Amino acid sequence: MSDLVVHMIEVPYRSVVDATPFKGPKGKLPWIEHEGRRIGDSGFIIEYLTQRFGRDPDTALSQAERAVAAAFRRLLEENLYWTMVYDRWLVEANWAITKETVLGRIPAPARMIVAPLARRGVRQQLVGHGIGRHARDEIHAIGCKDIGAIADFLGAKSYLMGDAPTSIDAVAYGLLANIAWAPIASPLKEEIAKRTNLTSRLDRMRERYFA
Ligand SMILES: N[C@@H](CCC(=O)N[C@@H](CS)C(=O)NCC(=O)O)C(=O)O
Repeated sequence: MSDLVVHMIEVPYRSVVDATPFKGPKGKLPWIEHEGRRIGDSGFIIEYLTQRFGRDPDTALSQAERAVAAAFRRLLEENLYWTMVYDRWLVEANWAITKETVLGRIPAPARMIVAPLARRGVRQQLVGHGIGRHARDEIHAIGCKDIGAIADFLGAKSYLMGDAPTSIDAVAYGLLANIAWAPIASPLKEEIAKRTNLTSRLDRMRERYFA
């Protein structure tokens, strides 16, 4: 999602893919390096870039609109995100795919050791968050409700906050495209597929920014 904001504000950048998140300043992905500074967390990255380059994709938004966007951002990053993580890491049928893709850059012998440890760590994070304490159907119901809320709020608009893309579109795209297009079977993917206003908006953003 932070790369999409970089596209929106037209700052040149180079993507680097690492096997693990450990080198990042917060031990998580994404993180950036700019002029000798390392910044972790997509929210802080977006804040840094918009201030450093003086180009804010949210400049046209009122205070009230920014508040709505902030609330949707938390829904996406702090709730829906974890339902996606659950599907990828804990649903047995998807775990084989996650092991080969998310952990695929770790050489195979090391991966055999790292994979179960990483999975245990993710399970603990899900329990710590709270979502991992629910039954599978309940987790999916929660995720589908979040997707429904985003789709209902988008309605027939071109972008979440109106006619022009803003940073919340980047956040939503980052997560929804990951659910819709990654080869992970899930009721969340099916829910997005049913919401054609969401799928057409994802396609439109892919064409606009990643053609
Ligand atoms: N809200 C943070 C979330 C960061 C995050 O959870 N990143 C995951 C990958 S999508 C990660 O690095 N997980 C590794 C770990 O928790 O050890 C952001 O948007 O930057």
